[in-house]
Amino acid sequence: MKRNADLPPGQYESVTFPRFGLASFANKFPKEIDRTRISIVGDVRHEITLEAELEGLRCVEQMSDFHCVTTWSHRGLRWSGFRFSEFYQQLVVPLALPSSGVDFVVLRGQDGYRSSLPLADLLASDVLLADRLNDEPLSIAHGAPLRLVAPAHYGYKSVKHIAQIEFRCGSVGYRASGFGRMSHPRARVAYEERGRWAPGRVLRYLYRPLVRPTTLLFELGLQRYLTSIGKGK
Ligand SMILES: Nc1nc2c(c(=O)[nH]1)N[C@H]1C(S)=C(S)[C@@H](COP(=O)(O)O)O[C@H]1N2
Ligand SMILES: [Mo]
Repeated sequence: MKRNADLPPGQYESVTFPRFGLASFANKFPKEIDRTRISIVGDVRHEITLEAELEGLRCVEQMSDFHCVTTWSHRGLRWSGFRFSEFYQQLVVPLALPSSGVDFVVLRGQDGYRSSLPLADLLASDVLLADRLNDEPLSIAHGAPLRLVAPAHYGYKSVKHIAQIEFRCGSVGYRASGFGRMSHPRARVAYEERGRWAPGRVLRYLYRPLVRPTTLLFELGLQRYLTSIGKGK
C-alpha cells in the first residue's frame, strides 16, 4: 500500500481490491447468484419482490473509488448497474407505496449482513445498485448478484449480495451488523465519519492493523468456498 495525497483523510491506496468485511462474514456466502430478487419491506403499503421489473431500469456506468473504513482505498473501479434513485422513483414508489415519512433505509445481504443509510443519501446520483464490475459480471467476492455502491460513504455501507431493502420512518430500534454500536449513521468519507463514538482520526490507527488479517481471512474463506462448490483453483 502507498500513501496518496489526494485520497480522503486517513486513507491509503491499495493496488488490489480485496474481498473484505466484518470477520464474522468471511465464511458466509450468497445462496442465489444466478437470479436477482429484491424484497421491499417496511413502512410501505405493499411489501413486494422485484425481479423482472429491474430489467426495465436504465443501465448506467460509473467510475469511482472505494474506501474501506480500515483505511484502504482502491481507485478507479468501473461499476455498471442502475441508479438507486431511479430504482426508488420508478419501482419502489409506484409499486410498494412507501409512507410519506420514510427517511431511513436498511439493506440486507443474502449472507445476513445489514447496513443502513438515510434515504436522502441513497438518492445521490452516484449511488448504484451494481451488477457488473470492470466489464464483467459481479463476482461472488465483490457482491454477486447485485450490490450497493455508495462511493461517498465507507465501504461498510455498500451492502453486497442484496436480498432485501427495508424503507422505514426513522431508525428507532435498528442496530447494524457486528460492532453495530460503532457504525456511523452516514459514514461519509470526506468528513472521516468512521464511527459513532470516537473521532475518525483516532479510529484510523485502531482499524489499520486489521487490514492484513482481515484480507487473509476473507481470501481463505473465499478459496475454501470456491473449492467446496467445485470452482476452486
Ligand atoms: N453482504 C455483505 N456486504 C458487505 C460486507 C459483508 O461482509 N457482507 N462487508 C462490507 C465491508 S466492511 C466492506 S469494506 C465492503 C467490501 O467490499 P468488497 O468485498 O467488494 O471489497 O463490503 C461491505 N458490504
Ligand atoms: Mo470495510
